[in-house]
Amino acid sequence: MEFPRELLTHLQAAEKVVVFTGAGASAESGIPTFRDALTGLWENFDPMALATPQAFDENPPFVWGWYEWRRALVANCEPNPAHYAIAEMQNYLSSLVVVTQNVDDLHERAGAKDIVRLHGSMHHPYCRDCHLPYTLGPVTRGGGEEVPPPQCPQCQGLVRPGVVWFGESLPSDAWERALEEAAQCDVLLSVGTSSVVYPAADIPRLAKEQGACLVQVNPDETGLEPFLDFSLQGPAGEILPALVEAAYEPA
Ligand code: BV8
Ligand code: ZN
Repeated sequence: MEFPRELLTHLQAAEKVVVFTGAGASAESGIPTFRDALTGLWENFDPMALATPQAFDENPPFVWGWYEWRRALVANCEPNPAHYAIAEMQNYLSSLVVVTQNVDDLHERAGAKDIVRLHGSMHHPYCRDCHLPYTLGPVTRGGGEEVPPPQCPQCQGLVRPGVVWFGESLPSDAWERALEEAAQCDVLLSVGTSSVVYPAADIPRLAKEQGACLVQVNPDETGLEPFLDFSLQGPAGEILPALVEAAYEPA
């Protein structure tokens, strides 16, 4: 796979890189993206409507069952070459921060360090009422049925998924960190995101405005085209390993 010489030069000269990932980075692991239609119990639901505090308050087992089904799916999937290439790239740079919108643990499982989670994690739920973190065991009911959420051992409140729902603000420490890294990076790679969810979708543009070289890795077009320096059209699991090799491991 050929890459523009100028892109490779940018990557080789870079001190600080941000890799900004969305659901597409996990697609080749077998995790459906948010663009993919939902299935099973939830097939007639829009994830936008399901991933909200209102949906959970209205029917906690229905929404908790969805996250347990997703957690079981992630547990049975493996990181894909995109996740491994990002983790490997960290060895070649003085700073590579992964700013992810994803709530799966595949970046960690691929060995990536320094991960900023803008939308939380499905693996770290907490009590809806007293916010006490709750430790999840392996999934026992991830078959796609309704599952009553656990009860908080401290206040008997309902345990809720540790993700940022639509209408909820992002964790301020993660958001501040993402802004800082975007402002200082030399190159930002936007991987597998449709760039429609805000404020996360502002990160690539902020990096560009502050002088970063902006690169997109995506099989489809997104809203980012007008701001891009380089558009690498194709699956991240193929493009990223080839890009890391071309930039850092030339024959
Ligand atoms: C906030 C956790 C305010 C949950 C997620 C109008 C009406 C209502 C709301 C709004 C509105 N306008 C703006 C808003 C706010 C809203 C928003 O942006 N809505 C949009 C959609 C209109 N945002 C929020 O509500 C945010 N909070 O604004 O709070 C506030 C402010 C102050 C104080 C209080 C409140 C919170 C947003 C976070 C939502 N939570 N996830 C869960 O996962 O269940 S977002 C969720 O959707 C995912 O995390 C992900 O981030 C997002 C989907 O985006 P992508 O990751 O891009 O995935 P997608 O499926 O869209 O695209 C996949 C891409 O991959 C595609 O481009 C595809 O081509 C590509 N691809 C496919 N295969 C591959 C590939 N790429 C590479 N390789 C491949 N193989
Ligand atoms: Zn509690």
